[in-house]
Amino acid sequence: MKEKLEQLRKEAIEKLKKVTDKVSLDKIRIEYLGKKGEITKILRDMGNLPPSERPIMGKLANELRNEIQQRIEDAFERIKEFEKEKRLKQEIIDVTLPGKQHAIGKKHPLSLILDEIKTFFVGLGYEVVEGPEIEFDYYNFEALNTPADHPARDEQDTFYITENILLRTQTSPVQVRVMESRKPPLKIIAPGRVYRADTIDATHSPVFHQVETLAVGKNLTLGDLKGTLIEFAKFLFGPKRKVRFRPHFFPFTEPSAEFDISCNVCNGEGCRVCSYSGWLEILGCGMVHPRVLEMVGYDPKEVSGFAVGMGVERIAMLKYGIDDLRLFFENDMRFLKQF
Ligand code: 2NL
Repeated sequence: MKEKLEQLRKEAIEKLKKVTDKVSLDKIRIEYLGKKGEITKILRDMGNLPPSERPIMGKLANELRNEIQQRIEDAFERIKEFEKEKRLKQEIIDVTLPGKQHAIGKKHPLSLILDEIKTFFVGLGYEVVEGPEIEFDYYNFEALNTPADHPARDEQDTFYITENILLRTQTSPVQVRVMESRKPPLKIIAPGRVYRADTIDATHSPVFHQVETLAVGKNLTLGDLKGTLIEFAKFLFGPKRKVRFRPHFFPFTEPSAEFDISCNVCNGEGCRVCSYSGWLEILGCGMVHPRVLEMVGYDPKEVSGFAVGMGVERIAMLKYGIDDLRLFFENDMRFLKQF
């Protein structure tokens, strides 16, 4: 019996030395100390021994049970420590590795230009106004003195939704709405998305951005319009650029003009960008047509006004030297990162 206990002890110590995981350790515990375990069996069978041997053998068996119990606990601690170290090794972080660069968002080039345009006009006391992109034919054309037979009303150029509802082709309808609802004087700037039934190419897009400005008051003259735009061109393109006004025609202004700056690529010498003219057209403008004032209930004998219309994409292309408008809408990070 004594030998049997010593045998069990050696065996258990050997197994506990080799064990490296909690599952196997639990198997060993059951093998020796479990309900049907070796030592439990011995303790249960004590009754079969002669009474004189019982106390001594019982003591030895209990001691062995306690010893194995203790050794299992020790092994458990050892395994816990070992597993912790294994985990720490797996979780090791190399703080010397180069970090990942996360792209930080920034303003789109069109927003940058629009911000500049707004800054200039707001500085002169203009108020930024917005309005619907889906408009009545009346506000987009009729109220702007654009007769039904005008080429701009051709269904090929305008996205019509119904016979008298359309996607605005300019932001002037916003200004007409403001004039209708307020008395002069007023100075407003109307930026926004506009739509034309154009095929996409390097200089055309069915949706683009426009800024219109409108000033109405007593005694406003062509001189006020010219002074405003000369300062605007200096603000946007620098003091070195020359400017010129060319007579033009718009149904909503009279007189009308187009406004050019000297080419910033060739300095007016003539190059591919300015089609060898030395000049770049940047916007259209004019004195508000008396019919337009009348239609919103203003008296053209009392007040006059001047208006300006410009394409944001066009200005951005000229300012940043971009030759394809599609780049603004493709949102390629390599392009956008440059501004
Ligand atoms: C262009 C330039 C222009 C206007 C827009 C305007 C607005 C009102 C009254 C009169 Cl409410 N005019 N806007 C004036 C001149 C030019 O746009 O190239 N348009 C096609």
